[in-house]
Amino acid sequence: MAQRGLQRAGRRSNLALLGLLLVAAGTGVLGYAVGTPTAGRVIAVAHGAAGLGLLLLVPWKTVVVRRARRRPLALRAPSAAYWLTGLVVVCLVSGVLHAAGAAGIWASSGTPIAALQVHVGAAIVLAAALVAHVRGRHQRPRKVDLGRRTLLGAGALAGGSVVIWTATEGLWRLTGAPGATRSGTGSYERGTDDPAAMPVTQWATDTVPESAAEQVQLSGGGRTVAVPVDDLDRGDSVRAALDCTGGWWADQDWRGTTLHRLVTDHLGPLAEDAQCIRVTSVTGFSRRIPLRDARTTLLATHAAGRPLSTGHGAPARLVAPGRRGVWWVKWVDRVEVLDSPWWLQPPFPLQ
Ligand SMILES: Nc1nc2c(c(=O)[nH]1)N[C@H]1C(S)=C(S)[C@@H](COP(=O)(O)O)O[C@H]1N2
Ligand SMILES: [Mo]
Repeated sequence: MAQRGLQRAGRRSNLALLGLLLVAAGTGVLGYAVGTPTAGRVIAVAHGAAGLGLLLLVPWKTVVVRRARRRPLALRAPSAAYWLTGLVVVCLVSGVLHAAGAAGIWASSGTPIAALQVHVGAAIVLAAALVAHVRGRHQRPRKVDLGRRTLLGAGALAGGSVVIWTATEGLWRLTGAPGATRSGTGSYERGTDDPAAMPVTQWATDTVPESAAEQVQLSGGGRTVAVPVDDLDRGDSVRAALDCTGGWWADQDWRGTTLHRLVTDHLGPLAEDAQCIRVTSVTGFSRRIPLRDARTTLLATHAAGRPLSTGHGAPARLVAPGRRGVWWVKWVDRVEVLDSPWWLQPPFPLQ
């Protein structure tokens, strides 16, 4: 009897655990894909709550594990369980540190957002380890999984998670922790209206090129023209926030030329089958922008009235309002109008 109850409790807490981890992982990835603070906010709350909700499972899980210790050795928790627990703890602690503002403190020492990098690194390892772990122990769904008790339990878990998240946010406000000033996407402000104070960041393995492009190769509809970089500033301007997935953001007045103007001025009206514009850097880093955004996306040469520095993308970089920093291709030397869709690319660059 007790054994059966224990099994059921174990199964339920495992499912709850998996559920929270899936929500945390899903919102983690989604949060990096979303660039606007409003949508980012919803995702960030779900992400934080799912992570903190794990704490609610600790007492439960402890009982299950403690009882399981009395079982014969062969039936005990495998060592994988300890690794997984360790990784979850690292994710949770680094996530909370970032949310509280440890990132802001470390940023002033020149290593921005260390806590967030630890968080993402541990999460990627955890995701891989979890897939390997769960694969071996596939659970057949049971009727009780959709029963009233399960739904009530899931609801209570979700509610409790949001309560803990709200409490932590309240704590940052009360204590004046830097975390209270984060934007909707969870980023900290760094260098607004002062591009020189803005961090220089690369996505993965890309590095600042030694020499800047002197012209931009423009192609579409079977034609190719070379546009000298001095012709790229057409006075089109936009105020937009660069929001890096590394955890910082900055508002700037950007100036240059919209992709739409650039393309139509030099290549004439867009072909009917045109679908997206691919923008590529001298280093080979590229993103495809949907054609509908061509009038609001800038190939910028200036920030805050000054020419871009090398680190920030000179001679020209993309400014994609509403998109995360990873779309803002620096050191652009190629712009191509393509007749294939914008989503025909990895969700995040591989470079
Ligand atoms: N060519 C190139 N462009 C790039 C990147 C990169 O690695 N290579 N990183 C992107 C990322 S992740 C961000 S947040 C911004 C950072 O811009 P900044 O260095 O001017 O602050 O550039 C984007 N453009
Ligand atoms: Mo970034």
